[in-house]
Amino acid sequence: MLRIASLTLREISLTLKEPFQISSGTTTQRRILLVEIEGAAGARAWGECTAGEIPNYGPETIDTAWIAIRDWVAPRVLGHTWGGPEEIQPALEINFRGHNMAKAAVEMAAWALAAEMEGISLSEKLGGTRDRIRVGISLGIQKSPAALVEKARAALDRGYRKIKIKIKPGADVAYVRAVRKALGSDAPLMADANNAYTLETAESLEELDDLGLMMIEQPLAWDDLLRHAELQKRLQTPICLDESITSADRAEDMIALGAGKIINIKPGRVGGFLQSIAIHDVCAAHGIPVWCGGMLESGVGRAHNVALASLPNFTVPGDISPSERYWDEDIVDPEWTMDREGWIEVPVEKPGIGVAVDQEHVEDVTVRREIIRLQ
Ligand code: OSB
Ligand code: MG
Repeated sequence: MLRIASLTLREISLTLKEPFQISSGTTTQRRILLVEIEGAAGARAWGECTAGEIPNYGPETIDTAWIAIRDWVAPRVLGHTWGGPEEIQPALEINFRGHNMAKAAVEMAAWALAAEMEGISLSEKLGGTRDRIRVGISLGIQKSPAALVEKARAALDRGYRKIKIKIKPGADVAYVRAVRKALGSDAPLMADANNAYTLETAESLEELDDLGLMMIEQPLAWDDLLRHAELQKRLQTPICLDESITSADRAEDMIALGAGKIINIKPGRVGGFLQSIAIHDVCAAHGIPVWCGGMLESGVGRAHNVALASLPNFTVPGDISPSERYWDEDIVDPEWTMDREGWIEVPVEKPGIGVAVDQEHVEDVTVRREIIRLQ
């Protein structure tokens, strides 16, 4: 049984250590929407909305998500007696289209609350089977191939097990080739285009095909499957879909169409943990590897990603870097750390998300707050 008595929305402002550039824009200052839910007997749990500041990744933003949670998610979730967190996402789908990141922020907090109340880790609650996960780094677009090589070399030396290079037309083949040359043929490299190409401009992707990449992520439009299937026929390198996969149904479509061979699961993008697990299971049944993506999360969202990545078919290192990569000081205690071999420990011995939210720090960086409860 799960009841949610109140929901506190907070916007916090965190400055990235360095600007992060993808093909569709640059982020320096993160505006992060945190959700704190209150269950029975005062139990509390946290969720994080992964919507960005502007709609350059998906259609949602922190501001649209705030409205969606306040006006449509909260009234459905508050005060109802749920059999468990798995009932929430299907209920949020009834006559309520889209807004996956808004829905996920609350749904994922509910999973964390349920784990907390059962005294088990979020990882265990989700079906996780690992007590540590291997991770990689996502490197933003740099000003020159030489600058990128330096970052990539440092990342490999630090222990990261996958190096993802953000690309766009004009910053692609020369950049990736320089890294491949500098780091050698064994370095685990991949590229992510965030929709920057079309079938007409895909020649540079064919050049990337000779560079031994693990995969090329989301080269074409954010909502496309058919053209990705066309492109996959032209490439040896597996296509990995990110933006295009918004549900388990879309994952089945990808497989049926041959639009990709790997999926980057971001729980926010797909409406939460229930759909993430469903995508994981569909992919496992078809021999499709998955990995956990990132959205420059604070330590709260990172906790959710770490737990999800402990499921068995997360066989590729995720975009789950330690706290130090993003922030001078994270909002959780302990911060997320990675050892020299690229492992992050899953806090399987602790109930819930396994890290404490530093209330004082959160208070310091809060710029807006709204408490929603049943009248
Ligand atoms: O496409 O994976 C992406 C960040 C913002 C928007 C889109 C993406 C990303 C990342 C960041 O690659 C990965 C991370 O959180 O470290
Ligand atoms: Mg991506």
